[in-house]
Amino acid sequence: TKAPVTVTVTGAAGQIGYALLFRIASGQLIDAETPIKLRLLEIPQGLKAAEGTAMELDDCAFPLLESIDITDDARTAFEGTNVGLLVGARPRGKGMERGDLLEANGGIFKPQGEAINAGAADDVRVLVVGNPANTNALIAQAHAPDVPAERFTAMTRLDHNRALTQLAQKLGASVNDIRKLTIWGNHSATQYPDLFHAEVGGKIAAEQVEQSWLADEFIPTVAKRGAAIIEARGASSAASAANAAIDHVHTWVNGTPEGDWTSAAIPSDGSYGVPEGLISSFPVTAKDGKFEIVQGLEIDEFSRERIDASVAELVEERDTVRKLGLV
Ligand code: NAX
Repeated sequence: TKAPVTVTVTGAAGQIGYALLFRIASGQLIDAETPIKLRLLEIPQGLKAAEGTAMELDDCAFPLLESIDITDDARTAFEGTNVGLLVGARPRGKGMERGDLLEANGGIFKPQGEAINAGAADDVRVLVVGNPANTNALIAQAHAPDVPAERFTAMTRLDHNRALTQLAQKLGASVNDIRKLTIWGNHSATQYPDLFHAEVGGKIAAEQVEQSWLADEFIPTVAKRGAAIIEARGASSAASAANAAIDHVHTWVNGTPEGDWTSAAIPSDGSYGVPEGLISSFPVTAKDGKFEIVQGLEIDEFSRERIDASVAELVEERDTVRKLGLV
């Protein structure tokens, strides 16, 4: 049998946490042979609910689940962690400015970055789900100088998966027929889902749909899907967000298939004009446990404008947290 992997989930008592933990414990995060040690981090008010979830995890008798620890102390939560899923975050309150939101989240992601730096395993991989995810990842990374920068990532896989299904439904195709779709930029309404490199049945997706559908329906539908889910469900995306987090880590560890790529927000190396160091979504492959940005794609004017707008928003967020002394 394989060595156990320690997985820390923050915001474990939240709705994404509830959808996520059972899938991790059942062996879907890494593979079906790797035992899992779960660490649940919550704030004090969330501890009791986290204990309830842990009771249910016990009641599943998952063969791979070795242990569950619950704590409200970040240092304890990240001691020896191999995979950190940073889900708990401060939501935007009524009348809250973006600066206030970033500052409040700094109060969460700074100490968590420090705790990861102090105690996580050498191979630690971090996925930030809690919004504003890209910039929260940047804050955590800034406080973990001993951890390689590339280990801090943020989630755009839900946007990617949303885009796959919108495109498949439009063309009456299966998601299995789609390759090389990309979400660029920020996990926000400015994100850019790119069909100019995506292929459906081996042919460029953008050439199989009307330009008006692409610009006026597809892009806004994907970008505003989170709001549409809230409108319909009366609560924000939870199971689909948990599913995307599983996909992100599973791909990171196990790799992308030959001839395809996926989307993840990872630190920029300056590719495609994205300032170095920004945690921005790119087309990525994964191999030997590492994400790499797909190089050499031609970016036309339509895409350039949209990528630049989303990246500009990330630059603005970074500048705000810089002024706050958070990065
Ligand atoms: P919930 O409000 O249901 O749960 C959040 C949990 O985090 C709560 O139990 C809370 O007690 C806990 N928490 C707060 N501060 C904490 C801290 N410092 N340490 C540990 N735990 C803490 O939210 P949920 O619906 O689960 O969503 C969680 C986050 O995911 C939100 O920030 C949300 O905006 C974000 N999302 C990100 C998505 C993405 O694609 N990147 C999509 C889904 C989701 O909207």
